[in-house]
Amino acid sequence: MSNIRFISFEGIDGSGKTTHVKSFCNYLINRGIDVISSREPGGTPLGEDVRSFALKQYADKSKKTELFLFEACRAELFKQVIAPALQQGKMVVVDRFCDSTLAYQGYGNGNNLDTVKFVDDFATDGLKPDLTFYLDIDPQKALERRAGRAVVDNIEERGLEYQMRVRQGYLNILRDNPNRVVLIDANQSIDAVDKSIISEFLQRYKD
Ligand code: T5A
Repeated sequence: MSNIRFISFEGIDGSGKTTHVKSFCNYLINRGIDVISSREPGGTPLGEDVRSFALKQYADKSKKTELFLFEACRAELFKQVIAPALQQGKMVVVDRFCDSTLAYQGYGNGNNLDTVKFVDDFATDGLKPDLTFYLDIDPQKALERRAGRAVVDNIEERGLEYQMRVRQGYLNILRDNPNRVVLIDANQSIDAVDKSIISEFLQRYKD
């Protein structure tokens, strides 16, 4: 069994996760690796429903409520999708996981970091990815890449300063988890980012 079976992609809004999860999974499939991919918030019927609440604007939504909405999605994805797939020996690639909650609801919203970690461990029985690609991008550039999108969710509405706080949160997570989290320079072209991801993967992956 390979040493890396659970991989997450992380980054601020518009950093390119969706784009690069897709191409990385295609790469794995072409290599003959049995892989499933999913996304957060969402990835299950219940999770997709909760996603709409989590991303919707409510005038009085508390920071604690927001934390629990994202963790509810994760608990469901963990139980229904991730744990069974890993048990079947598949590789699992997710667009966002635990670091998103620490970066956004912890560093971004100011919830106590240890409490966020505790709730997250409870939702996932302490499961962490074997490898996390953190797509690091200048928040202004990410904003420009998303410009013109019809749908802007409640978190995107928080603006540049919020995304800068979340980015700093990710950099702290990277510092605290040097063996798991790998920084990818997402300011580069799509092709260059894809190549960096595959190169970092190959440096760590053993069949
Ligand atoms: N959230 C989520 C929390 O607050 N806490 C949590 O615990 C979780 C799980 C939705 C929101 O939920 C929050 C964070 C988010 O605000 P999401 O659906 O992942 O989460 O939302 P976004 O991150 O906003 O997803 P996006 O689809 O907007 O951004 P992506 O996936 O990072 O970027 P992508 O791939 O869609 O790319 C954006 C554009 O840039 C282009 C693409 O073609 C696309 O047009 N692009 C590039 N262009 C040039 N060079 C590159 N290297 C490029 N890569 C992509």
